[in-house]
Amino acid sequence: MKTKLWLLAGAAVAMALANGCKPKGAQSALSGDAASKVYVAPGQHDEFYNIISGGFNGQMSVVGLPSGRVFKILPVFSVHPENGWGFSEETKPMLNTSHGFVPWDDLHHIAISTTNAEHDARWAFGNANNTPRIARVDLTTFKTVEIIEIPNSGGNHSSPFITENTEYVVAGTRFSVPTGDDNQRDVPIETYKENFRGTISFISVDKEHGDMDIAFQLEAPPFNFDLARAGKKKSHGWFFFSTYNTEMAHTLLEVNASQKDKDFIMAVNWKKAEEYIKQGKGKKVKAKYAHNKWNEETHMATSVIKDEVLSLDPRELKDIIYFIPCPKSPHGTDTDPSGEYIVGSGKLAAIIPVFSFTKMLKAIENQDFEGSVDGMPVLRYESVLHGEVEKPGLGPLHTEFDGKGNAYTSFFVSSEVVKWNIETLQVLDRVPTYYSVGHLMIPGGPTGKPHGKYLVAYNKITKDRYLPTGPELAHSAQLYDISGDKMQLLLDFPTIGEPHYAEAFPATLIKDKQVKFYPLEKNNHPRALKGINDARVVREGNKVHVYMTTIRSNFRPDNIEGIRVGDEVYFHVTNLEQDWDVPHGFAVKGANTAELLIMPGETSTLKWIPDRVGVFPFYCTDFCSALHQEMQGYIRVSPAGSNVPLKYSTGVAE
Ligand code: RUQ
Ligand code: CUA
Repeated sequence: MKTKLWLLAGAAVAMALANGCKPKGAQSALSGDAASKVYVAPGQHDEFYNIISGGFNGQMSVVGLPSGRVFKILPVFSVHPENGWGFSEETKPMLNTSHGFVPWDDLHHIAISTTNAEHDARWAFGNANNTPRIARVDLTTFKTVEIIEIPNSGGNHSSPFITENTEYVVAGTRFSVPTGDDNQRDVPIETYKENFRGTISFISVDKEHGDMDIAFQLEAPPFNFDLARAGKKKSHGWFFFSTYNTEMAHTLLEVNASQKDKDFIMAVNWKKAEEYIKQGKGKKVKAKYAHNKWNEETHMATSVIKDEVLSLDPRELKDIIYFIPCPKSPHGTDTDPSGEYIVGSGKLAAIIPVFSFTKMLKAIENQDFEGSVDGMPVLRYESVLHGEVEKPGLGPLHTEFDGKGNAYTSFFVSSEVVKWNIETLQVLDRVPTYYSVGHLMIPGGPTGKPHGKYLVAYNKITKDRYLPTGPELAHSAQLYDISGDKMQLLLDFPTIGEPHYAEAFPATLIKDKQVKFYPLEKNNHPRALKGINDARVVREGNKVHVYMTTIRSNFRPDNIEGIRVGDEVYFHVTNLEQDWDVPHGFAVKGANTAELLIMPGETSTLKWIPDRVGVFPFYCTDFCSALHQEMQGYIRVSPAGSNVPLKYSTGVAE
């Protein structure tokens, strides 16, 4: 994104200079009482949870608003040495894909689950761009509990966006690619127009448990799909995708994909697609993808490779797809809280077009078309347009809503947030951002019922905002008060990784629903222990299973002998604590992570292959009591083939 936007910035530099709109007065921008508005006194809690994408760090961060305090970094498409995610045997299957173990990906967008278009905040969804996947995070444990890979996709950027009752999480491919069998995929790149296809995936979400499945994929023309939003309320049943490269270029897109005056917003009638499926239309096609699930009772993940998806071709199945012309290389497309208005943000456009859902339906009914793409109608721009916001700024990217009839759009090139009225399209206010804002976010801003109050700009460039840290500076977020007529800058706070999209919701939605520990009696891990007396060591050939317990503040067993160089040693560690916030850690010299962090009532396994003779210490990494530093043990490793007998002790007189 950074690169893309920089190129864009270059292209628009002449324009920017001509208009001379650069943010000024960075110091004077702060209002007098800003500090008191973001001050959350010691012991007090923030009003909102803000879940922020980590971009290239593959994680999500959990931040409080208005304070900007960071509470947690949670691994999603990433390994996390801090808690052993991706290192323990139980978590490895979560990062499995049809390409094998992929421990790192690029996470851009967050979607918080909704019911009736309002936040219910049961789950947070995130996308992996590079090896296309969608993840679901449980917001009672702040743990990634499911990841599904998306086949026939390349660059899963237009994702994840959800329908108003979280019926579907939707994912559009950024890159179109050839699909089908090996012969169909092995084609010259210059046959792009004939052989490449876009796909849009509708992933169903189980109402009760959240389990995902690919319900169907829609074939689409070989455009680039950038972002999307579901219709809501009156437009529930529709989905809107921004497209660029409708030129269908396959080289030097910077130039070749900016030829046309207008690209499209692709409107998808997904209820219509559902009707076709009920009638048995669509065909199953071969596709290879991983589906990974976490089980909270066995405390382990499983990964299953699936091999087909249901595919619908809207060239044959009419009335699923319509195109709305949209100037020029649209990035964000956003629907307002009423579901009536669809805002397109053309990165290179001088205006912001706002489309009317009612007018769109009328145009479809009247067949008010100005052309077609692959037999799918292109609606007449003027017929669908509610109006244009004039001279809004340079490089519009994303729009959110406050629920009071106002829209707020981020402008990358002119580095500002602009507030405008959705009905009258009048610009009401503008504030500078420091610098070059990408996404912006209002708590509940994409839902039918925004919580309003604040706006956060997630900026791409920091320059002088913080103490410098070498060649790379912290990315920055900026918090604005939007409760009055004028937006007021309150706070800068650094973010982790590169923030793209984020969502925020009232803390009251989830803070009393947090899981405090896992009941031991429900621990169905096959190697779980129910008490200290079950601790033991068992050899099976060259595999050694150490069944170990932790409780403040000891390991059992804590002296182990009879291990040989080259053995595969599995430490199955059960944390017997039954109290909130008492994890124990486990580290053994030479292991490839310094930590498994085992939650109360959980069992976790570290695989360790000793490569030399000696006595190796292990210890607890989490400061669990006054005697934490005493929580340690030794494991003796003898040469391969040695006959030192297997022996272990638990420190109790034997
Ligand atoms: S993007 S800065 Cu990857 Cu969501 Cu718009
Ligand atoms: Cu257990 Cu420190």
